[in-house]
Amino acid sequence: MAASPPSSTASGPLPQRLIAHLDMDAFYASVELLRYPDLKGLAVVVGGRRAHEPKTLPDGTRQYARLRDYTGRGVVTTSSYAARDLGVFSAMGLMKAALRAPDAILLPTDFDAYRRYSRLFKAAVAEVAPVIEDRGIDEIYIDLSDVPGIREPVGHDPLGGVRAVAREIKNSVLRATGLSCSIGITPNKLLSKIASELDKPDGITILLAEEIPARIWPLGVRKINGIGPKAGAKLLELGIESVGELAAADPALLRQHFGESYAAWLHEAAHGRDDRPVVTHSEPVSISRETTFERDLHAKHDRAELGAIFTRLCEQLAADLERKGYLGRTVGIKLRFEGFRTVTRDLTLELPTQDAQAIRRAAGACLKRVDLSQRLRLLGVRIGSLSRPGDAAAPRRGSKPAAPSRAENLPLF
Ligand code: TTP
Ligand code: MG
Ligand code: MG
Repeated sequence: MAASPPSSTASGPLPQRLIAHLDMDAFYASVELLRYPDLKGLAVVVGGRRAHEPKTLPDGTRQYARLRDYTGRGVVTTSSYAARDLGVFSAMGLMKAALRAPDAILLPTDFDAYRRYSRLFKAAVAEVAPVIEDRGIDEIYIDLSDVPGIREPVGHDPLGGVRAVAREIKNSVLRATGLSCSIGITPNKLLSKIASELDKPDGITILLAEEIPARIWPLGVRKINGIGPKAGAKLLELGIESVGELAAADPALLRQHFGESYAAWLHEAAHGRDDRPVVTHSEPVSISRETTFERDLHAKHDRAELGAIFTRLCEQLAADLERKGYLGRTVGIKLRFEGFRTVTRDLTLELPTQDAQAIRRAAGACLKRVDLSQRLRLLGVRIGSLSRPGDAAAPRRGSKPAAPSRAENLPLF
């Protein structure tokens, strides 16, 4: 993929915290388009009942319900971007929407499918960056501060590492689900939530503190998550429309109308300040270890060194599994080559394991499936499909850790 032009003039060091907000694009509608690819590019509205299920005709073509035929009090759950172009948005009455887009296709909601895709995209992100705060069916915060390589410039672009990680996350989501998402990356959750919307759909927006006046202050105050319809209306009455106007507002005036604590928060938010941590609740989806080399290494010329690093990563991973009390079944590797191209491979074992040698053998088998002619800058090993030793999926006591195949097939380095 071609590198996008730098969106920032940042020259100093990157901020201590790098927080992403990721939001799926037209989520329910996009999941439906996977099922009905013939609707791609059309105005599609999700929100119908079972009766609006498409019918397959004898000749194999599908017949869809149209918005113009809808009667009832239902609302639009979500709409495709083509329908949004016609003025049809979430929460609008379906009959009102029908006036704007009579030909739009109407589909029933299928929450089970959306929940399934929600799990899939979150697991795909976790493979790249595991510190995730779940914020609902189609969005998450991700703490990227310690993702390996993120602070590395690429060429003259100081944000090259950030961009590479953002692209890697988006690619991982696309591969796992076929869906696109938009990502905002900034020093905190408040700004990232705003930033992820700035370049929707399929966007990456990176924004640093020094860009707040230029890029955040022109926006309307309602773009700040936490300023709802009521506070927004009240601010408007006070002549405060944009975030910049809010930042410049007299604190005493804000206190008078909103009370001490909300006024203080409004002031901080307008200046883009927010130190809330990314709060993770969930069990890990996978555990990984990776390392970026001091200098780029070649599979053949630096074979011994790479082999030792590879083995050590597997041993560390096995120790992590033991310490955290997990067994894993899917072993994966990640290679990043000079020029930042990233390749992953994985392999699912017959039985879950915690054993360093079994992991090393499986990782070695994955490695055999990669062209190693280019020099490497990063090597990582990951284990997923985690289970607790007591789980039904775990091997019975006394059973041997799984091995993918015989050792002589293996180590390339
Ligand atoms: P959003 O992320 O707000 O919207 P979206 O994903 O459809 O579109 P965008 O590209 O702008 O992010 O919401 C995610 C899903 O939540 C959406 O697909 C449907 C559902 N939803 C509702 O059920 N009711 C609502 O009012 C909204 C806004 C969304
Ligand atoms: Mg969304
Ligand atoms: Mg959302």
